[in-house]
Amino acid sequence: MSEKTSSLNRMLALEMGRVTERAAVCSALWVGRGDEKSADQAAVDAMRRELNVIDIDGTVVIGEGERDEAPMLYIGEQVGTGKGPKVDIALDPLEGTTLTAKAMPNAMAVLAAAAGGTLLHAPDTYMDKIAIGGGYAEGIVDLDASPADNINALAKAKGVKPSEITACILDRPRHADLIRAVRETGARVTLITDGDIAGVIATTDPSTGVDIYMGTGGAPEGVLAAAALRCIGGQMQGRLVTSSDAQKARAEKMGIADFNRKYCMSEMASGDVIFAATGVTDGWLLDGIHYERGGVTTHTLVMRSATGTVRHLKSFHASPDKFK
Ligand code: VTB
Repeated sequence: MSEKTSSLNRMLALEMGRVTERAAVCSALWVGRGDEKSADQAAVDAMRRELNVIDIDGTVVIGEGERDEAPMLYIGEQVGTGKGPKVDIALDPLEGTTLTAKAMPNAMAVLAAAAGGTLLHAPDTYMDKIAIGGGYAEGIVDLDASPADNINALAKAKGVKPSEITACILDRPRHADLIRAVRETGARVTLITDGDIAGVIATTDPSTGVDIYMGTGGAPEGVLAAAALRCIGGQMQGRLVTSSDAQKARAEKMGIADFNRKYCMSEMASGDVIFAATGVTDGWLLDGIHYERGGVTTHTLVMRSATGTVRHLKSFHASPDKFK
């Protein structure tokens, strides 16, 4: 899509990068301190503060929870100055609160901004996900195919043996059968404790060694990951997992009629989208926050679907105290 037909101003991408930078710097003060809540709160406060000075008419569509359970950045909250384009905001101010509290890799502040009405309003349930990086024919892997079929198809498309494929999966008891089935093909499994947005994006970067993401994680994280892949390229499918009546009611409230629908990437993020993430701890894709020379350094990924631009912004921030 050319710049002229993009509904989101290109400078908005840099603004969004500033928002995730601030959230990451503030939550990084809590790295390794065993306090998930404070780390998350610091990220939420910073993200909200920074979003509210941007000239957008923004609505949080994926946020910290519903209005009655989240005091800030709740679903439906208006953000921005109100002047400017209508924008849907999906955010995870601190993806990996436990990773942060334990000083483990891959924690990051994440945000997607999309043309109004173009992001799937995913409820806070689980989602079955499958994702691969770019450069493959459409549809070579599928959520409804068996793990073995997916690994074998991907190996064939990549021109390697299944034993040379690596799948990233969340380390959860619910994935025992999936992990076994993948290993039976000869493929490797990289287990992650949290942070499946990074797990999905990792498939797009050969340096991570991850070829495919599989398994069940948070639905909001699924939409954010789909937004990222829309910008950087790749394929992803997701299906909500709504097991209880309460979850179904939640999904219905968010406008979802067919609970079994399989969404492809461009149905989860259908319009122009901007994705920004800043590392809190060092990870596959991003360096974390580092303290040096009287300031802090940040590493931010900013991408736009309209042009497919992928920017890595390494920044130095003097006087980190002003971020508090
Ligand atoms: C994932 C992961 C998150 O939740 O979506 C996961 O990306 C799924 O939920 O970082 P469970 O922890 O219940 O398995 C997180 O680990 C935490 O929000």
